[in-house]
Order: sequence, then structure tokens, then C-alpha cells
Amino acid sequence: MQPAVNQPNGIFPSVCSLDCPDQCGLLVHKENGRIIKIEGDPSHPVTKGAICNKVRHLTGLLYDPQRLQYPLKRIGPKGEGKFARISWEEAIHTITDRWKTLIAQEGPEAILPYSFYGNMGYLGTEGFDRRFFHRLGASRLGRSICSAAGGVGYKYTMGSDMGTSPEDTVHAKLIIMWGINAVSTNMHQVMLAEQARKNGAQIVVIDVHKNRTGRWADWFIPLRPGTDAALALGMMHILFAEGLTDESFLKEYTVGYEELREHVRQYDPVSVADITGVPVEDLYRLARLYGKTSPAFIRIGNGLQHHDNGGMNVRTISCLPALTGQWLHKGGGAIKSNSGHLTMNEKALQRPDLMKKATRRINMNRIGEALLELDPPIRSMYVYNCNPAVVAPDANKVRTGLMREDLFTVVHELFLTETAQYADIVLPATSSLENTDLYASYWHHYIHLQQPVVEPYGECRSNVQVFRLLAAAMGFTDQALMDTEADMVRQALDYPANPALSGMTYERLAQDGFVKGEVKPLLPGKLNTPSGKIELYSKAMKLDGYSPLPVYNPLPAGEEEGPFVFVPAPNHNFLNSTFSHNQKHVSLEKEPLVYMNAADAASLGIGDGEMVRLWNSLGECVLKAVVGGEVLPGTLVSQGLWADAAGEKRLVNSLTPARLADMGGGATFFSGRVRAERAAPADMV
Ligand SMILES: Nc1nc2c(c(=O)[nH]1)N[C@H]1C(S)=C(S)[C@@H](COP(=O)(O)OP(=O)(O)OC[C@H]3O[C@@H](n4cnc5c(=O)[nH]c(N)nc54)[C@H](O)[C@@H]3O)O[C@H]1N2
Ligand SMILES: Nc1nc2c(c(=O)[nH]1)N[C@H]1C(S)=C(S)[C@@H](COP(=O)(O)OP(=O)(O)OC[C@H]3O[C@@H](n4cnc5c(=O)[nH]c(N)nc54)[C@H](O)[C@@H]3O)O[C@H]1N2
Ligand code: SF4
Ligand SMILES: [Mo]
Repeated sequence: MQPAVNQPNGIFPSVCSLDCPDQCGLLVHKENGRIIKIEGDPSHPVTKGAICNKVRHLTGLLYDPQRLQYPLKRIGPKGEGKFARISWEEAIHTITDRWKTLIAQEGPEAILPYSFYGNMGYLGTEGFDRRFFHRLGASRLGRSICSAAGGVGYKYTMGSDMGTSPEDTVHAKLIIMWGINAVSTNMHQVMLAEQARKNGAQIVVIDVHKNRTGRWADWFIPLRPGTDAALALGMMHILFAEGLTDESFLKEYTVGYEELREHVRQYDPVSVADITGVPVEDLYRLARLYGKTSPAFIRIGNGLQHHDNGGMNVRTISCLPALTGQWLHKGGGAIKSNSGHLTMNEKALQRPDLMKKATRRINMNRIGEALLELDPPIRSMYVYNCNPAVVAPDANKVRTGLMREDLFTVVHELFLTETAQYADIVLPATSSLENTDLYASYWHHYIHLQQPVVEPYGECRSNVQVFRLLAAAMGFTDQALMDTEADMVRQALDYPANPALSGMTYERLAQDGFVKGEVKPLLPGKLNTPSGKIELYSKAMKLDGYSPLPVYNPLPAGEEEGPFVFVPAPNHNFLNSTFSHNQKHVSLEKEPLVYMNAADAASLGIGDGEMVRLWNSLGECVLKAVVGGEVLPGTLVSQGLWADAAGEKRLVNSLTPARLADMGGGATFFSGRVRAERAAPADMV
């Protein structure tokens, strides 16, 4: 059969490339060589033909008149967004000539790649790009903006990024969605939970905001931001005190349960209620429900780990399933991330051996400071798969950094994003439907091979294609920088160290589109922790300077920054800042809102629907108030990373701290503090 890209009409299987756990199977409808419709693939065993609103409207984004079609160079002052069309040849040579001079004068570490997962494809996101920058000898980026803190916290307890198989969670009788807005961010976990609910499961949501997911719950438990570890420790206190633990499981599969039993005595329900804002009777009810229901499943979200204490929050919650032995019950346990199940041959893919010496690593959460203060300085930044001017914390500082006249910035993008407006050279990127790439979900257990469905749009090129051009223009002749996409897929899958990949081949993927990894339940078995068991007490943590037992560490006081904790979460119709430039998605979300408790609104004299000015020492924002009971007093929640045209005060990350979380150099987006007042007419542009 002809490849999809050569067939003008038909329906072709594909996969969603967005940074979303569900990684849905798609069916792409083509007519006269153009995509006319995208729907879910009903044959996909987990996602089963259902897809989200965002991707149902993806065609509009792919053919958005604003999509970039050819390379551009800056012709106006920095940041003004004035560009002129240039050829690919001019673009590539402008970049490599500049880099060759820079390398000769200051060394390659003056160059910094900046990327995240705007497209989850391995080849373009953590494959060819890494090879190229390793060979170049550029500074490395610490990619810790998303789930780094929680990832480290979970691993201390469980040893790896592995948890329950999502398909098994239909058997659960209790499902706790903890710090996850799953209706918007993991919709198939919600569909599986619905199936479980039909068989009698109860659904509990623990969150600082009664959003779509809270409204869907059987029982919504609001709590104060960053107090989750205290809640979990309070539950442990009751589980031990009331004999609701599974002692034989603890003995066989954990270390440190006797120490933990003693340790959690201090987290008495009255103190915990005081910390969390969860009433004592609700705490008892929750602990007993958890202690007496099996299988019980916890879906641990990203929200509770975007805090100063985020690593410890996840470390602590991930101890809970062990207390009642849930890992041995089909559908019980927890998922923080399942990416570890499908680990590929990272060394073969990324080729760190191409790096002549270990180069410096720069934490992406500190990019504003790095651009302004680092010595020796960053002189050139190459941005792809990411929109740091909107998504990185302390965004005003990031933008001040991007304004530096002596910073040579290249942005490879589908759109002229806020970041691209600061570029010296803008390169047009293909969408995933125009590429070959390899995808593995960080939630379910399927690996997908994407093959091009349509020809590249305009003069767009994929990440891999651009790095190949850059490598050639730099004069690099290493075979690793000439490999084809198919070569790289084979190298990534050739990894006997992960038995889940056995039988996973390029040929099989090319034929079937997706293949399930041979994933085994975590227990019984040996975990990847130093003891091979679940570490309720962790010597490794002690060596790393943490409490070896789970603890509650309060957020920094920070009252001088303002009385409110500000939680700027994602929204339903955008994916981080992706779709925030698209009229359809913007009209679905209408406008940026801030949720405020009625008591706080009354004391500030703010009415529902009025504009509110939020500010702290980092910046300000003006958002429309939703006054009610969706958040507890003292908490403000916004949703969405909105595009901000000149003068619009919608940049929520202008208020977020660039402090690092307790583990993994993670971000603390949700621990910032702000003041609030009714906006004056002059604030509303
Ligand atoms: N529609 C949509 N889907 C997405 C995304 C998107 O932007 N939009 N982004 C994608 C990406 S990159 C990611 S990482 C995931 C993130 O998706 P999730 O894992 O759902 O994480 P968040 O949406 O960041 O936050 C989840 C919830 O945590 C709550 N929260 C904040 N602080 C706390 C706290 O201290 N304790 C508790 N218990 N709750 C708290 C927030 O109110 C929010 O409801 O979603 C992915 N999917
Ligand atoms: N306030 C606040 N800030 C946050 C968060 C939050 O919850 N609150 N969430 C954080 C989290 S969890 C994350 S993961 C980050 C995400 O932050 P980003 O990774 O910046 O995610 P997006 O905003 O989706 O931007 C991805 C960009 O990649 C581009 N892109 C897509 N495909 C390709 C491709 O194939 N090639 C190239 N070159 N470009 C492509 C898209 O057009 C898009 O502009 O944001 C973080 N920032
Ligand atoms: S964004 Fe998530 S839910 Fe939507 S289609 Fe993609 S993988 Fe599925
Ligand atoms: Mo993320």
C-alpha cells in the first residue's frame, strides 16, 4: 500500500503528539491532500475513540492562517516582532556562522538549547536534538519544569516511574484523584473511573480548587495549597492507630514500617486539620474509607508537586498504598507517572558520548536569572518545542533576558509565539502529522510510530530535519548526525535491559501503528529502590539531606509578598500555551478568570465578575473574579496560560517565583504569594 502521505484521500491512523498522559490513537481524515477532520481511533485499546476538545479542533490549528510557513529574520528592534522572509539556506548559514564565531571566541557552552515537550516525539525531542547539542558541546538544559520534583519524590518510595496499569483501574472500588484535574488533563483515566463507578467505586477528589474534576467527584475534599503531605500523614496516623494496615504486606514488601508507625503518631487529626483546612471528621472519614476499601487507587497529579515541598508531597502520598497492601490488588496502588515501564535505549538515542566533556547544566526554571546573570554568559539560545516567555516562572525576568541585544536567539516554532517575537531567526516547524517519530505514553503502556500523513506545510521542517541541516553546516560528519528516522527508532527500541520492549520492533510498529509493552505488575517482585522494597524509611533520602521518613514541610511563610497563595493552573481548552493563539480555543475559554473565596472577596470589596488586580514584587496581572466557594479562603486560582498581546495583563507567570522545589530542581508555580485588589479603570487595557 502507498504511504499515507502519498494518498490524497482516505482515513489514516495516527497518534496525538501533545504533552498529555493519554496519548490517544487518532484517525486523520484526508481529502485532496488536506486534513479535513481528526477523530479518535476506536481500535485503540485504552483511548477507544474518545479524544478531547483540543484535538477535535486541531485541523483549525494546522491550517491557521497565522501558522509559520517560511524562515524569518528580525528586521526591527529586539522584541518588536518585525520580521522578513528569508530562505532556509540563509537561515541555516546565519545561525551556524554566528555559532562558529561564538565557539571560537567564547566556547560552545555560550550556546544553550531550550526545549520541552511541545511535541512528545522521541526523535525530535530527546533524540537528534540531543545528539547535535552534545556534539556541539553546548550547555545542557535541566528539563525540570513539569514533574521533576514529584518524580524524584516518587522514586525514593517506589524506585522508578512505574505504577498501576491504567486499564486495571476499572477494578478499583475507591479512586482518589489527588492534585490532578483529570477531567481536563487525563480524560481517559476519568472514563476508566466511570466504568469503576458503575461497578460501585467511589470517587474522591482532593484539590485546592473545585474545578471540572471536583464537580465530577462523589466527594470533593478542598485543602490548602502545599499541605498534602500533612493530609497523607494524618491518614497514616489513623490507619496505624485503628489497625487498618496490612501487616503481612508491610513485613514482606516494605522497609521502615515500624519507624513510620512511631513517626506518624505526631500527626494527630486535630493538628492535621489545622494545617490542611480539612475538618477532623472528614479526615477520619477519608482514612477509614481508604483503610477499608480495596482495591483503592490513587492518581497522583502534577498540581501538588509544583510547590516548594512538592517532592515530599509525592514521596509521602506514594507511601499510602503500601500501608494497606494495595499493590497486590488488581487496580489498586497509584500512578504518578508510568514512563518507566516503557524506558527505551536512551544512550543510543541521545548519544551523550558525542560530548567531549561534561558541559554545564542550566535549570530551565531559572532561565530569566541565567540569561541576566550567568557568568560566563549565555550568548545564544535555540528554542524548540517550548514557549518560555509564557510558561517559565518569573516571566518578566525571562522577557528582560530575551531582550538582551547581545543574545542571539533562534526559535523553531509553528507559530510566532511570545518567545518567537524575541527571536533573531525564526524557523517554521512541521506539525507531528507531517513527521516520522516515535511516541510512548507516560500513562498507558502503548508505543506508537507516527508516519507522515500530509506533506510539510509551506517550507516547514521537523526538528530532526533542522538539526540535520545544522549539523551539516557545522561540518559535523559523525554517522549519528546522519542517521535516518528509521535508524533511530531501531536504536531506541534495541534495549534488552527493559523486557517490556521485547518483541517491539520498527517493522511491527510500522505495520500495526501501536504495540503494547509487555508490562508486568510491580509487585510481587523486586523494586528499583536500594532495598528492592517499598522504602517507607529511605536511607538514600537521608544521604541526600532529606528526612528519611515522610514529613510535612510547610511552604515558606512569605507574607511580605501578599496574603494569598496563587495557583495559576492549566485550563481545559489549551495545552499549556499551545492553542492560546487560536481563536476557536480562546473563544471556548472566553477570558482568564481568578477564583476567589466569597469571604476574601467581601473583605476586599470585590464582586463576582469584577476585574481584580493581583500583584507582588515580580509583576502584576488583571483577571476577572469568580467569587464563591470553589477555593478556600487565602487561595486564589487562575486557569490557563494565555497569550498576552502588548499591554494585556494576562501573564500569570509574571507572578510566579523561580524558587526551586525541594527535589529535582522542580518548579514552584503554585507556591507564589500575591496581593489582590479591585482593579482600577487604568489597570484594564
Ligand atoms: N487540557 C489540558 N490538558 C493538559 C495540560 C493543559 O494545559 N491543558 N497540560 C499537560 C501537562 S504538561 C501536564 S504536566 C498535565 C498536568 O495536569 P495535572 O496533573 O492535572 O496537573 P495541574 O493541572 O497542573 O494541576 C492539577 C490540580 O492540582 C491542583 N493543585 C494545585 N496545588 C495543589 C495542592 O497543593 N494540593 C492539591 N491537592 N492540589 C493542588 C490544581 O487546582 C489542579 O486542579 O496535564 C497535561 N494535560
Ligand atoms: N503558571 C504555570 N506555568 C506552567 C505550568 C502551570 O501549570 N502553570 N505548567 C508547566 C508545565 S507542567 C509544563 S510541561 C510547561 C510546558 O511548557 P511548553 O513546553 O512551553 O508547552 P507549550 O506552551 O505547549 O509550548 C510548546 C510549543 O512547542 C511548539 N511545538 C509543537 N510541536 C513542535 C515541534 O514539533 N517542533 C517545534 N520546534 N516546536 C513545536 C508549539 O507550537 C508550542 O508553542 O509549562 C509549565 N508552565
Ligand atoms: S491532548 Fe490528550 S486527550 Fe487530547 S487527543 Fe491528545 S492525548 Fe488525547
Ligand atoms: Mo507538564
